[in-house]
Amino acid sequence: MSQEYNESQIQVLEGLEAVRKRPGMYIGSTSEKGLHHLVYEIVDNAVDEALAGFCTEITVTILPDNSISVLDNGRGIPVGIQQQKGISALEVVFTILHAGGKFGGGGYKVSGGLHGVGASVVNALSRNLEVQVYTDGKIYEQKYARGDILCPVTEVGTTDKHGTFVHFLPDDEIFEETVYSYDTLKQRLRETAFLTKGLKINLVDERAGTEKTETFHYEGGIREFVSYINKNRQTLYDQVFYASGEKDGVLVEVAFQHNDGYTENMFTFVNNINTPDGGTHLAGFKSGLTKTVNDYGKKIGVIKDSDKKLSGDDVREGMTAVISIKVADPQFEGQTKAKLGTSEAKGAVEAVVSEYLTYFLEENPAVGKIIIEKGLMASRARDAARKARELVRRKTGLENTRLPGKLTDCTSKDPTECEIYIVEGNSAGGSAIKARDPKTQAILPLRGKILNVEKARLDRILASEEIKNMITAFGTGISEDFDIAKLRYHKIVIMTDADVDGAHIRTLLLTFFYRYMPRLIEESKVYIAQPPLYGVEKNKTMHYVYDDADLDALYEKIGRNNVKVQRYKGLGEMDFEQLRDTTMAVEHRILKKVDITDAVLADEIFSMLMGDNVEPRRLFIEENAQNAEMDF
Ligand code: TSJ
Repeated sequence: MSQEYNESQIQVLEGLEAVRKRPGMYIGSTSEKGLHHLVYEIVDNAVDEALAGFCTEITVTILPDNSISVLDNGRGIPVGIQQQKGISALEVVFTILHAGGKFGGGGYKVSGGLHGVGASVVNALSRNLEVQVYTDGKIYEQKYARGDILCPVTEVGTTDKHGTFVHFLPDDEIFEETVYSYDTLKQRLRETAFLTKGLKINLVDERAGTEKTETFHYEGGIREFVSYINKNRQTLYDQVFYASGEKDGVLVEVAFQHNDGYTENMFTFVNNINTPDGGTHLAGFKSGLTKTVNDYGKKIGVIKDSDKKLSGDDVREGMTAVISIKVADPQFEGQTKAKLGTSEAKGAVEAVVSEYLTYFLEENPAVGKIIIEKGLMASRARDAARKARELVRRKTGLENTRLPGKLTDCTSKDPTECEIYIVEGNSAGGSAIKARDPKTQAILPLRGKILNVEKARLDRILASEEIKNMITAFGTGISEDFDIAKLRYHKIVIMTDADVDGAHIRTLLLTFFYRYMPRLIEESKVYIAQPPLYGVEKNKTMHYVYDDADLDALYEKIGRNNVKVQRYKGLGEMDFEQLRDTTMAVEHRILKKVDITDAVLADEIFSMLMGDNVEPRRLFIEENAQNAEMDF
């Protein structure tokens, strides 16, 4: 990273036709996700310039035609002739796949999008793209259409600014969706700002009717990120622990703070990319933390014999942490490449955490005491839970593997074709049993509301009858014991009434899955049934309508004369044939897949909806009122 960059360092690999032929290979998908990915690819390049110390501000603008512009105040992409190809480095960056110092080793790039392929991919997938470079008093420009060069790099004017400006219109021949979501960009850009201390990122929406501007700028970096994540929670102390350092070429930043909850909330990043499955950096954090806290406990005489030592889980109970590392050539593992494998990362994070935390605890003994006490409480609760479990086990003489009595199971034993409907209320459960396909659809009725898992430890959660029933029906176990290979149904369908209570029960269930069985959501096993809101009868034909907009559309079609309208307030108002035909039969039903890809956003929503603070919850519900319900 300290090496001088020069234009010959840019390596040349393959052409852009490949990108247009198989866009998914380069940006993951051509759905809304891929569309937004284009922005991140461009922004990440500007962030690199900030990390290199030459850029302090980035402005992202959504223009009225859903094109995007990104402007930074860095040095400007080099425009000089690159030796290898004999053309401008700027042109190389935009027209040659994999151009960028990163791939040669010793290059400048540490950040980078999911696939790290950059500007040429965005260019290939844009109907139009133009770039301007402001440097040495001059403005240079080049324009492209679907990746083809329209003109050579040209000097078009003078300026006293420095920086890079890129403006692109995603190609509607490539993308299924071409409308940008302000909130999606906002979420990601805010995260980038937290992870890049001091960098100011502006987001501007210039589309008619939704004009707005927001700025994300955090001098505290990930320390402010932790405060932000904890904002809907009761924290146990005011300070946020923060450490940063470098070891074996790994830049490490760590921040944490405890809250009064019982779950741990770890967010890990490598080169600003989220690693939801953790990896070596997380492992290093955990071991450094556990060891240092125990050493401190011994030193102040609270932890005396070594069998009283706190486990890692005890120390992390109620902890919110952000771990961010930067490393030149990260190795990712696992099916989804969401887990860091780089071995030096473990030692580096461990060393930085141990050193700074030892010092922090010495300096802040009051905080040290709170952390130890929280850990000791967690440890006692865990012991009590284990004893209670063993007692239950001895009494019944067997592990609790018997299926719950309330479950009406399906006859098929092939999990890939089996579904379980979790149904609100016993009476709706009764109609669901009649409405189901007995071969593949199992029914588990829930009595009333389930426990709010944000407010209870695992021992209490496991004491809840409704939750026990779910766990045994699923067959997977829970928390550390969770094993998705044992899942007995490959679709878990939440079916609740289309009212406020139903929405609440759904949120409680999703929170439980998210906190204790996150793999279910990551592997797309959880669905929400969509019962109709209205039944509209005309000329003996029944039309089912799923939202208010559809109702208007239906009236347009069939008129309003001689119609009989029924509004279904609950599942119980439908007879079983109606429930079958509208909500359960595979041929007719609409299932909504629960897809919470953004862990920070999911945490924010759940902690707010389930937390103590009424005001943020009220605001959220108000803001999302027109969506009628939350859309995950
Ligand atoms: F993605 C992109 F390439 F299109 C893009 C790059 C988009 C945006 C908005 C900004 C950038 C970008 C690149 N900003 N700043 C830079 N910097 C360089 O490319 C650069 C400049 C000077 C030197 C040097 O060694 O003198 C080295 C580099 C990499």
